[in-house]
Amino acid sequence: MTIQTINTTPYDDQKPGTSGLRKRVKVYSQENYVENYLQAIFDSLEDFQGKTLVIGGDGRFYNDVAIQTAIRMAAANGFGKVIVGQEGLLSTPAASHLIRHYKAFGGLVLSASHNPGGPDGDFGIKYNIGNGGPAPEKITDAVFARSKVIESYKIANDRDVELGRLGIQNSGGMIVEVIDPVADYAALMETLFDFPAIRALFAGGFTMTFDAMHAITGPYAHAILEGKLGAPVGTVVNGKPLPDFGGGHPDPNLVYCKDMFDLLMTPEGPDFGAASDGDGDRNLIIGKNRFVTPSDSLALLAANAHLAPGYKGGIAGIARSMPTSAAADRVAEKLGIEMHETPTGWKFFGNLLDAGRVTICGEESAGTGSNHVREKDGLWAVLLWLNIIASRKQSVDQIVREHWATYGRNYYTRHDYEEVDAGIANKLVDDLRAKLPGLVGQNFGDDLQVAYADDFTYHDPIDGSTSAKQGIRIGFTDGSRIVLRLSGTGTVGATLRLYLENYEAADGRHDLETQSALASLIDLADQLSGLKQRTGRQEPSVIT
Ligand code: VG1
Ligand code: CO
Repeated sequence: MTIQTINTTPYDDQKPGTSGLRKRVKVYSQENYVENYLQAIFDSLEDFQGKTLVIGGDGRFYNDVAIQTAIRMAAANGFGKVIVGQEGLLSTPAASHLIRHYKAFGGLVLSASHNPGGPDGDFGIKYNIGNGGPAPEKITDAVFARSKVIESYKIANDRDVELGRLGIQNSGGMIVEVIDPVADYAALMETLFDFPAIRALFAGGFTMTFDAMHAITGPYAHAILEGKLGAPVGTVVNGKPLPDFGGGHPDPNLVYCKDMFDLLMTPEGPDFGAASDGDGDRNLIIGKNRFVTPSDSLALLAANAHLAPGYKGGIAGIARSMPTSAAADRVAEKLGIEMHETPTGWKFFGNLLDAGRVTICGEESAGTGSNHVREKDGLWAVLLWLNIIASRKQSVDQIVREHWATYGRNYYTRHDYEEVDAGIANKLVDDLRAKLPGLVGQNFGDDLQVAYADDFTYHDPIDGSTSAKQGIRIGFTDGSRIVLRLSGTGTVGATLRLYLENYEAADGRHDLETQSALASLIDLADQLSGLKQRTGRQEPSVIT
């Protein structure tokens, strides 16, 4: 066994996005592409000699190749130990937990999350720091800078680690421990939630379907829902992780989970439906006859978290990404706790969580989580919902309606325009940004007056860092909002995300159809941005 230093030439496109570096498998399989990026990460870190690195992924196509490379390179770069999930599998929240639990230096998550997989799909690599959370911009910026000048990488010349075999092995002089990917995570969940109460709920005939979308959550959901909580076998569907996700798109929204939605809207359907994404950090929640928007789910979970043992002392504060609806703000106000608005992406929650300023965080993109890890956590959200249902002994629909009757309802939708020409998308955003100063105070229609219009800049209250150009927000005096930003996770062209929100007071109308409730804002957004005309699209690619 020898440590080799191999010469390489840089790629110019290894800029991490909202959550890691995501590219087509075809891009990742270019010569030294993975090696360059991993070396750029290692070169941007300090003082990890002899320390532990956690590695795992969502099982998508190319994981098996990249993971062996990552282990050999960790050995060559001086890590003392790698902890890896059996078969290379780890969900993003489980990886985050393992980093914290075993006090590792950091971790690598091999996933492109909700992006499609397979040989023609996407692959991704994300680096997480010692608190278990995604690397902050300070590190991702350094990685990108390094990737542009990299000249060589280090790799151990050793045989493949047997990822199927639990226990200790050796690679390039470094210890490799292959562990059960589920056990530690499941034990953590058991400390947070009232498992006996949820078990009693299932024993009493409560029915549920959980769609793991042939992605990473299958093994976790089988073990926890059907194993520990006694839900009948068959509760978890599509539970086997497959390299191409069975040909599906592992994004748990109403487009890719339409069948489940339809089932939940029938009398024969189960009481509760849920799903998670490629790497297990997102959640979709549907009750019988009631879809819960992720923004509402965040507010509801925050308002009811004290019903779960892990949060019985109450929560310190809530943080949400800027495009997420303000439903959670109303809960924070009532509870008299801190509320923070951050840019899109979980990396911005890390400091607030570490400082104990917030307990629960969420994003409109089906991400919710808490201080138990430093990532969003799909199954955690599902278990908290089950705990709340078991405790309140009410249906999802009743719980949601009571919430609106107390706090009012934030109607909310997101329109995605995918694979738009990048030049057109960038110009559209630039032109709208230029218009913003002139919009303040203007009236549109009968009741819309612009209260503020800006491109969101975040000032991190903990480390003082600033992140500018995080998305255009146009806010109105009645609480309505239009938000527009470019996606940082897509791999083809540009994806424009348009977010729309308005507010109905507690005694207002809570039964409108969402798209019609927001129709005038949707029209106004189009009028201000020229979206349809400039993109040539009459309809969004996806409405959530
Ligand atoms: C999207 C979501 C964002 C989320 C990110 C990663 O980013 O909008 O809220 O944090 O995906 O989620 P963007 O830049 O495409 O809007 V995951 O589950 O794909 O890691
Ligand atoms: Co994800």
